[in-house]
Amino acid sequence: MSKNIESTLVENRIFKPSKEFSKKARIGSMAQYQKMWKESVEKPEKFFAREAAELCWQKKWTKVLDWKCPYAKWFVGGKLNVSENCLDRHLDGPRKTKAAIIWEGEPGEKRVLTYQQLHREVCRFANVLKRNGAKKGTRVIIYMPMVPEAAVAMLACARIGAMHSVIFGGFSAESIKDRALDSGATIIVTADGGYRRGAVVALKKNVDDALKAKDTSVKRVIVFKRTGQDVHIEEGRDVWWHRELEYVDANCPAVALDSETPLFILYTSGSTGKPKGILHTTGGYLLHAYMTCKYVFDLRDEDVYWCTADVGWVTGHSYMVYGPLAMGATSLMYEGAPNWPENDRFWNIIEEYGVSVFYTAPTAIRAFMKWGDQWVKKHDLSSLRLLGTVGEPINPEAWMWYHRVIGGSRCPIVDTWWQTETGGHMITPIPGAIPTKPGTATLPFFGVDAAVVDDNGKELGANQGGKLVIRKPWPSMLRGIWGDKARYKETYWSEFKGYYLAGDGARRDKDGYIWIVGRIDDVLNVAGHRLGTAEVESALVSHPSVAEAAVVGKPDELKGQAVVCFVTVKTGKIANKELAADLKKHVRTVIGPVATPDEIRFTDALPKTRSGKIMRRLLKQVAAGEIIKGDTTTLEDLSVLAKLATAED
Ligand code: 7RM
Repeated sequence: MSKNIESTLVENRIFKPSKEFSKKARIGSMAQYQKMWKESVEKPEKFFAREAAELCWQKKWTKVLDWKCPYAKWFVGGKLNVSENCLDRHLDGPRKTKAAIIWEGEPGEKRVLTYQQLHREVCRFANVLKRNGAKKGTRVIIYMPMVPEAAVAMLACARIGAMHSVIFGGFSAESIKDRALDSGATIIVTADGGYRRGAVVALKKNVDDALKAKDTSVKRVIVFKRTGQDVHIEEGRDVWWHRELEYVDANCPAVALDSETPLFILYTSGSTGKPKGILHTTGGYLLHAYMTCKYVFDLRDEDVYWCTADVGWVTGHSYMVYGPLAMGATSLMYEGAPNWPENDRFWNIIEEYGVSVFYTAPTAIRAFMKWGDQWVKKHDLSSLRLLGTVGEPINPEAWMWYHRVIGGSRCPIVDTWWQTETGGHMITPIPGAIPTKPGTATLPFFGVDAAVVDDNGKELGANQGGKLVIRKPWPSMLRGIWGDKARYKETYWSEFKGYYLAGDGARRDKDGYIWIVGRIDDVLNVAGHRLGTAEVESALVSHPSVAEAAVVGKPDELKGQAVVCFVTVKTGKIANKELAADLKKHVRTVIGPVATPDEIRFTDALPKTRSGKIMRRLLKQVAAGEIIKGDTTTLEDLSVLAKLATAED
């Protein structure tokens, strides 16, 4: 770990918030941040009760927090509805006609939905869900392109107390099937297709393939017409979104739900082959999404806010849909790729809509850097006032470029560290208060008691690398893993008693700033997407030619990490270029394009310890070219390395 730490120490400038920014910001000084943070961790009940009072409750809570580690209940006895907070409460003032969602389709269509229109669409679709059997607690899978209807479907579930589980459009039929089986979903909401880089993604076809074996509990598929392509409609199972709307009205009261009612399940990768269904509930999740939009993005009524994440990731949930809408903000949504039709699509959108707050990922920033400043210079980006990043550690070079070229050296950058499990920002600058340093997410958000500890759980001193933990419950923490109580306890709460283990390595500098080093478990971060090495391994060994596989990450200039697979083939099978290509295709089919291997390297044997554990550290070095070089198709003799390494220990 120490090596990584040194390599992050390249840029040591400090960027203080400008006086102008601080003056207008909700939190305008370090002293104010510190005072609020102190209260938030010392008297969380008082602090969060005050914040929660800004949401709309159908019944007030009786107790702010009930904590029996590792089980938390927030706002016990309180009743509210997320969709009411995101929609209805904005309708009795000027926000009624304000843009809630500004949408740009990849081919160039444009749509604006005001709060009133979005409310109406959500009510109608909630009635469609009810008509098709959805009730409180029903699991609804949403497998959609980036169209406003994805948000409509999510909010419609929330309105009636159904739980959604959004699946990213880049996942395969098999991934849909696994998630349908695990969640027990009875309804899937999808579209005929979506657009990506000028091509059409066959979403409905993937759903059909997922449901072929008929072993899931899915009874109904609701299909939104996006591309107009031909799709199969299964009689008795599939219905069209637009046809269903003909049967319903726009009257649908938001159900009063207990604060701990499940809101959604979102699958994310862990260190085993099986993704975890992260469970989030109503009151605490909404409060945290709302509060972070208020304090971290400092969202204003006049902002045009754009988060470039897909709805299929937690960032899309908290920062494209729930947080901004709970704030009554205008949220921009774009369907396609950043380089379609040309490399300046994003800058074109920012200029056209006057985007003022922009939130994207380091992997995208590195791609923009590579494409060159000339694409940015063609556009007037002076509407921007605040920039954000999320998904992986941002290298200081990319931070500086983002600051200078996109932000015109004027916009603060919030580098927000958080996870699917945390629901919202955990370590992040407060832009009017906390001076930033390129490459660090800086200080904990309100209520977050973060620490860097050694293997015994002891807090480490300045600049010592260790494990990142959170020592207190926070409102939007995951409430569990769907259907797997033991795994929840085991994964997050068993290494150190009473502490949440994030799975990231970190250090704190002398100013207390937290520098995230990266995952300490077998989870990769490929272009900001979380991917379990075990998932890719199990996809590989499901191929008839593969005997054994070990997957590791390799540093990649653009994607952060690239996926490198070491593979041994079964006796009689031939390891050649064709097989390598076939294995890449196979992984795409099993998991989805997000998991496509960058390299397949065949070997006689995998290096193992005497007890049979694959020596991943060694393989990582091999993959990074630190030990031997080899191309992707020659057979490598890694067993020699294993012998060497075991002899050394
Ligand atoms: C929001 C999201 C979570 C993992 C997390 C980290 C990494 C995310 C940052 C970051 C350094 C950041 N959810 N990560 N943000 N690392 N700085 N600002 O990404 O569940 O998909 O991934 O991503 O390793 O544990 S996630």
